[in-house]
Amino acid sequence: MANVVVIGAQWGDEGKGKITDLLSKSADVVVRYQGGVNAGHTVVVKDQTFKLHLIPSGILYPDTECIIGCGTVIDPKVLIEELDQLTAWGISTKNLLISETAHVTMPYHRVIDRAAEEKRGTHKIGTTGRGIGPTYADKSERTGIRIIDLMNPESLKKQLQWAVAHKNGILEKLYGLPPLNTDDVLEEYLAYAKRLRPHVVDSSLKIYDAIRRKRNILFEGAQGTLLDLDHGTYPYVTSSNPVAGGACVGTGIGPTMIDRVIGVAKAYTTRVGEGPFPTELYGEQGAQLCDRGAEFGTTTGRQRRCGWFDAVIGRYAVRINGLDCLAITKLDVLDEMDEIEVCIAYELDGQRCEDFPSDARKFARCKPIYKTMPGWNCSTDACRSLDDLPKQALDYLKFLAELMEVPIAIVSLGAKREQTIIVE
Ligand code: 2SA
Ligand code: MG
Repeated sequence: MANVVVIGAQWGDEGKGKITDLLSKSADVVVRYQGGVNAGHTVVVKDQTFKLHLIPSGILYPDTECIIGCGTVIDPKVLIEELDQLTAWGISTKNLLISETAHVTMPYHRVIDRAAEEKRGTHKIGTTGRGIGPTYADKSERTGIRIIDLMNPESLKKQLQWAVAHKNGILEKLYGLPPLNTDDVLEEYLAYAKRLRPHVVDSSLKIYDAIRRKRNILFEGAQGTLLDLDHGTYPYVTSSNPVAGGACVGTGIGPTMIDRVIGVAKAYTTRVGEGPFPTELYGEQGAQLCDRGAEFGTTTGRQRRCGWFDAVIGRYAVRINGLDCLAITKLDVLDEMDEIEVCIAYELDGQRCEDFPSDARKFARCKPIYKTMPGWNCSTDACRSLDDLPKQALDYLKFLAELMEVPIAIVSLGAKREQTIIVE
């Protein structure tokens, strides 16, 4: 196992939750390194469904240490709700650790996220409205509030006096919204601080210590490669770095300490929010994928846009993340398709284009060039090894691996832990 990074190779919702849950079994430590409560992981254990936003799904294993790293943004309200929920389910949260230098989502971040989206009108990004962009913006602007600041009431009060006054100016003048009250915010966040204090640590030191003790560490990416602030379909991206490189910056360890990078991709493609998506299907086939795949957001319940597998994006994810192998999820969703298309390249302004164009305007003009594969038209529900798969499904997987030039290590055929094929 060693130290493994698991990332989303598409636009998020690839089923990373299930894959990290599987790998968590052999992990001693599971770490989140970016994103905030915009993420949503669904894990199904023995017919019980767990929905988590911030806490790594490794928490479901009693001896696994879970760390929320410095590259994340933490909405303490949601985090505490998750802690309460886990406790209600009878799951211990004593192994949860939070980085003291992670930034904190404040009430004004949530309000500004939604107000800014509304103001953007037709240029909207389709954010989750969870205050993610504004929290990271304050971090970059060096006016953010960190977990460590919450732990210090005197300095928090001073920071808030400035921050709330500053944000109230924006709320009132730019958006015509009512101001927030500093004392109310202070009181609310001091209560959160009290609750979170036992979990707060120097996460870089913790992880380094675990590495020196030869513990197995799993770094769990949220969202996906194409939503990366630097490498995704900017501006239709999130405000963090979901790519594998983010695992180093977002936790405070060096790249030499990572042994393996696994990319998770659906057997087709989905995207939530705005932005270009060349293989998007608008008709009945898209509806079929959405329906069979239950493609609705874990966080916002939004319906996801659905389309065929895009190998140009897949190859891009291999490059940007340095993928060693792939986990292909939701293959069963294609069970009833007569034919399956795979995008092997694009046509861009009359030319064949093999590589993902970094200019989103060019990307928006890309038309998929498809190779049609025969469907298998039977249930893969009971398949537990590659030998159990229908020949067409096996051919489909082989073709994807060939196109992306990396092996497929895991195939997932449903939400349950046992609906998985580990390729030897
Ligand atoms: P934000 O809120 O600033 O991060 O939004 C910016 C863009 O990033 C997209 N985004 C996501 N896309 C897919 N899944 C995400 N998480 C939730 C889930 C989504 C949900 O796991 O299901 O419940 O709706 C996620 N988080 C952010 C977002 O759609 C914008 O395009
Ligand atoms: Mg998700």
